[in-house]
Amino acid sequence: MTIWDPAWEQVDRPTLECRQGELLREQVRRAAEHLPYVQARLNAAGLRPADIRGLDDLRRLPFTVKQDFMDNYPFGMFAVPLREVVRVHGSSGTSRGKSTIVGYTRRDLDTWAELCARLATAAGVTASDIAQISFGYGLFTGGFGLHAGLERVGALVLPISSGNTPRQVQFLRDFGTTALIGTPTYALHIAETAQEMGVGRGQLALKWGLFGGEPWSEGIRRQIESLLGIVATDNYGLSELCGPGVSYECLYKNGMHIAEDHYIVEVLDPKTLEPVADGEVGELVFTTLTREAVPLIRYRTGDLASVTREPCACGRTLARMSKVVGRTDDMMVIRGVNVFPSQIESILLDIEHAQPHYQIVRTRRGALEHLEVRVEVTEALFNDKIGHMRAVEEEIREALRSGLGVDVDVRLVEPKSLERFTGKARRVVDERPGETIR
Ligand code: DLL
Repeated sequence: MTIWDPAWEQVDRPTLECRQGELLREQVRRAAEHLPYVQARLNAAGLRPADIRGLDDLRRLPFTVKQDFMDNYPFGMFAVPLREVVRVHGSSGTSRGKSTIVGYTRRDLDTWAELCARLATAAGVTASDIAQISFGYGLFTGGFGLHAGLERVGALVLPISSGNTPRQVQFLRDFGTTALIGTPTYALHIAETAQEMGVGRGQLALKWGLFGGEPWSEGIRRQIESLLGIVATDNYGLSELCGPGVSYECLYKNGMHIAEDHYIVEVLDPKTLEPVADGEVGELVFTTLTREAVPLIRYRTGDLASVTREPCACGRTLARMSKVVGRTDDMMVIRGVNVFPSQIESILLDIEHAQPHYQIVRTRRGALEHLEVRVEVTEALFNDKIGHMRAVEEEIREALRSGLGVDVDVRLVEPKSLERFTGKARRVVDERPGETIR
């Protein structure tokens, strides 16, 4: 298995930490010099940039949060003059407000392409591959990020973007695409469309699937791998930190290697903000080390995952993060029990007749919040006797009850009746009075 940048992906920890300490000092100095919000926060904490001498001082630094992007919209997070910024990206705005806008200098774009080249190589892609990029191209970082990385690896890049799903299938077949790149949800939708079009695995040359941008369970991975006949790997990132390329799985599929030579990762208890032990789940907090346009100090991602520094069989020494188990803001509290959408997905995907298409509806009954899980069932079951449907519904309800520790309503729905997505899925629908749809 090839490693794109062995010098850094296989670095020994003392060398890595030495680099991290040096770059941290420099990032803090630059951020304080050019960003009034950072200066103000350091002042409030009684810190001078010179107080940060190395890695051990990281925990003295104040946090950065998403609200800072809103408060400094559009360009107030930029630590370089606008003439040095050559690109902006961002995440789409929420119903509440403005998009998160991030900028890139030429060097930032170069670094980002390197990280995405590492990602692509770890996922199996080489110069001999034909890579179909089914991520949206635009403000979203998925399309442009993977595009630069795959080109750098030398793959033949097909920038089809997302949407027009029958054409995605046609290109997969006609071009002999070997690597499919997109969200896992879109990959499923493409696989389903291929089936409908009568295009079987045998007519496709696909080998690799590089999927990320949203949470997905091992069950979804199994489904996609078997439908398309590929090895599917996960990769993680967020616009605030550059986009994809922050961490990526290798072919051992055993956690995502974090580009620690560009980002320091901390895993903190989201309530106390104290570090948790390796292997324990907490909120991921990243400090950028090399970003010129948007340096971020201790950025709270809201993503919950664990990190391990155990060596990986692939030979990379970089720490690995688990799949994201949820976000601090997508946790639902149902009669006192904490429930993450990802738990529901994992449980559903173990049930034979349940399809990987589901929706979680939050409702209220009196003062209490309720969940209704709508799940598509297989064509065969749907056409079967009502009694059998009831039995499966009961099986799902029971599995959710014992897995989540709380009762939820279950409704089986017709095959292909729930919405399909070409980007990130929206699984949770909020029908509580006074709440907006998420
Ligand atoms: O989704 C960047 C990206 C694009 C990553 C393509 C990988 C592939 P944003 O739109 O800013 O950026 O959304 C970032 O998406 O905080 C996570 O909550 C979630 N997320 C991204 N990748 C994963 C993943 C891009 N592999 C937010 N697993 C993050 C789980 C993910 N969640």
